[in-house]
Amino acid sequence: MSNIYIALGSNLEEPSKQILNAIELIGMIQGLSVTHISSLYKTKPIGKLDQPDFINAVIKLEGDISPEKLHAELQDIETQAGRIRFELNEPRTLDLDILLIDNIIMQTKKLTIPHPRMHLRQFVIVPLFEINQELNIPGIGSIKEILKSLPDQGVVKA
Ligand code: PH2
Ligand code: MG
Ligand code: MG
Repeated sequence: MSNIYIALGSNLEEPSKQILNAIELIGMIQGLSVTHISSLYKTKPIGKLDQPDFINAVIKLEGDISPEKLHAELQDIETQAGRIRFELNEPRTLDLDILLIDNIIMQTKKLTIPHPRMHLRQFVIVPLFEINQELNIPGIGSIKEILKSLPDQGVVKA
């Protein structure tokens, strides 16, 4: 059985609803259960700045699924939410990113685990720390150290 962490983000079309609906759909994926849900956070956009604030959260899943299958299931849920892909860092109705699967380090064309930018983003690290203060990010370090290293990026509970 794997411990899996997923980041959720939305900044279009009722973001909080998008996040809560996505958590429900993720819980219906065969072989997985949602064991932890962080608070929802209101966050300033990182990257492309002229877009609405985001709602972000992190959840923990337990179960058995391959990284590729999980990625495909999450993409299906993004598509159901009306996500249209134009460019990196664009506004989106729903973004579901695999952060961690156990201590796996992998890099394929489609998928890099751990998520390559997770340790730079307070909108990921703050909710992740809320649900597990003892995490170690493979190849990067302890979540406590990462949290301390990050500048304020405008992340507050929603
Ligand atoms: N996602 C991005 C780029 N910038 N900023 C915030 N605050 N939240 C996000 O989820 C986010 C972002 C690309 O995935
Ligand atoms: Mg993302
Ligand atoms: Mg994504």
